[in-house]
This record gives sequence, C-alpha cells and structure tokens, in this order.
Amino acid sequence: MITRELPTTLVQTFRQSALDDGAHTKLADRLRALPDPSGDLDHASAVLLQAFAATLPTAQLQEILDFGRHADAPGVMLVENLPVDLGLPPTPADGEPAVKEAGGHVAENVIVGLSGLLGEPIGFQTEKAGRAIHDVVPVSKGATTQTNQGSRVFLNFHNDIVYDAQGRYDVSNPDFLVLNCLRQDPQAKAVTYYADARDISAILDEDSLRILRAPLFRLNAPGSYCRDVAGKDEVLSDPVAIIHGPASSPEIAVSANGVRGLTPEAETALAALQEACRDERICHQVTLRPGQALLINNRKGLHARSAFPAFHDGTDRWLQRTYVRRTLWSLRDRGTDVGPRVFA
Ligand SMILES: O=C(O)CCC(=O)C(=O)O
Ligand SMILES: [Fe+2]
Repeated sequence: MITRELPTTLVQTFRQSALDDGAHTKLADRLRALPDPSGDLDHASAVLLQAFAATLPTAQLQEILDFGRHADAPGVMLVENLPVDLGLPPTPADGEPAVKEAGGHVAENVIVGLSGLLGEPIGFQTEKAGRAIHDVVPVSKGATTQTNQGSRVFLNFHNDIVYDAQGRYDVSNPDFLVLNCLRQDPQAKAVTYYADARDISAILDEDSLRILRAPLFRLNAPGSYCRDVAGKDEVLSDPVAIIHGPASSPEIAVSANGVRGLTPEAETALAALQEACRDERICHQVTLRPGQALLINNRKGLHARSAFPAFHDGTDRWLQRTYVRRTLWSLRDRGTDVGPRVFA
C-alpha cells in the first residue's frame, strides 16, 4: 500500500544537461575522426577524455563528474544534444553489433566518452559476449521476455545484476549504465523509467519498507545467464534484502527476470514496490531520442521500459548501452584471459 500524502522528503530531481551548439559542433568534429573505440578501450578512453574535456564547458563537465561520485547526487541524468552518426545503418535485428563504416562510430565514441567520466566501461562474458558496448534492440525471439531484447511487454522495474557463484548478484554488477539512443522507435512509444530508492522509501508504507529491508528475497539471475549458460529458467541468489544501507542513501536491487519473496508478506511487499515505482510523483520518464543519453546509477534506483512496437525490418529502436564500474579492482576475482575489461 502506498501512502497518500506527498512526503515532505525531497523528491529526487531528474538532472538534465544539454550541450550548447558550440560544444556539440566541436565534439562532433573530434568524434567523427575517431575509429571504433572497442578495439582499444584504454587508448580510446584517454583520447575521449581529452575530447570531452576540451569541448564541454567546465560546469557541465563537473556536473557529470559529480553525478558519478557523490552519494547525494541524483540517480539519473539525461545528457542532450550529443553528436550523432550521419549515416546510420539499419537497426540490427539480432542484438549483435551492426557493421558500420570507418568514421561512422560517433555513437560508440559518445558512449565510451560519457562512460569514462563515470568510471570504467566493462563487459561480462555472460552478457552480450563480453562486449563493452551493448546493442539494445528488440529481438523477435525475445519480444515477450523480461530482458533488453523485449518489446511487447513492460520491462518491470529492475536494476542490472550479474550472476555470481558466491550467491550475491548485486555486488559485481555495474555501478552505472549509460544508454545512448541511436534510433527512436518509429512511433516514439518506447519510454524508459527511473525510480530512486530514496523516493521509493519515502512513499512506501512502513511495513513494506521494513520487509524489503530484510533478507527475505532471492533474485533470479539475468535471462541471458539462465538461457545461454545454465539452460534453465531459474538460478536463484542467496536470500537478500531488496533495499539496504542508510536511509539517506539506500541501495536497491531487483532482478528483471523475477524475484522470489520467501514469505507471503515478502511477495506483497514486492508488489507494493513495483506499484511505488510507477507512482507518477517519483517516476521519471524519458522517451529517448537520438542525441540523448541517459546516465543511470544502477545502485540508487530501478529502471524500467514500456512496451513498444517492433518491426524487425531495420527501422526499430536502437540504443547502445555500457556497464560502468567506478573501479576494476573489486572485480579482479572475475578477470578473464579475454582482456582487462572482460569479466566472468
Ligand atoms: O530499453 C530501455 O530503455 C532500457 C532497457 C534496460 O533495462 C537495459 O538495457 O538495461
Ligand atoms: Fe536494465
């Protein structure tokens, strides 16, 4: 159940930051000259740091850096008027990277550049084959799944987690996600949502909040892990709390692919949580267009996506996504031979 009154607690703001046209043009000129950053992310991150630092006004650069560093910063930020690719190929239908022409990697450089202002872009072998840049597109065989391939169903409020043999899926997972829009869906129906755990906590009734803070929940591993690696529907975490940490800066974790409440009260609290996230007083909504990127703190809040039409004919919605960690150190036990930014 949700309390009726708007809480006196501050409702977390939605930060918006648009490049002015001068910065846009200067950044675009630099990025058009660059190759695909995926080839050497360490080198690319240095080049892109120079490009962003040289072209963005100091205050805007600081705003993005502050977003990445402070506990009391907002959980979501929309960056607008970013450079875009001029000749974009058709949207890939299978979730694999598109083949792009040399010099046509503006989007990849935008997302790696923004990611570098927040931390280190990384890949997990179980998600998009370990790539650092994920193509998020509607895939027909995944249309009704609770994954980034979906389109016909509402993708429930969740954060991005990773399977971990140690039983916790909310530890090795990304600190941030960056979503950069390359192509909007033709009918502009796809909406991305964000609800901040501070606001969720403020509007939830006390009983639900107390239960969500108890280790009464098991998260299901991501659909990609269950499907491609485990070959089964459910690979559950140890019992965990959904919300933990100080009331002024709580952390929240909910798997898209299902959460098991261990008691009837826990199941009821989960339903109250999803309802709270949709509450228009706290739920931020963005209809992403090309030139816009959403910076998402993956610990401070939950995100979701509406259903939207998909045609699988090259015209579909196309986002690129990165997973960002503030530091690679705490992932060193998951390192692989594939590369320094690819983790198990
Ligand atoms: O498509 C979106 O807007 C968000 C999808 C999502 O949850 C993700 O890519 O992690
Ligand atoms: Fe997600």
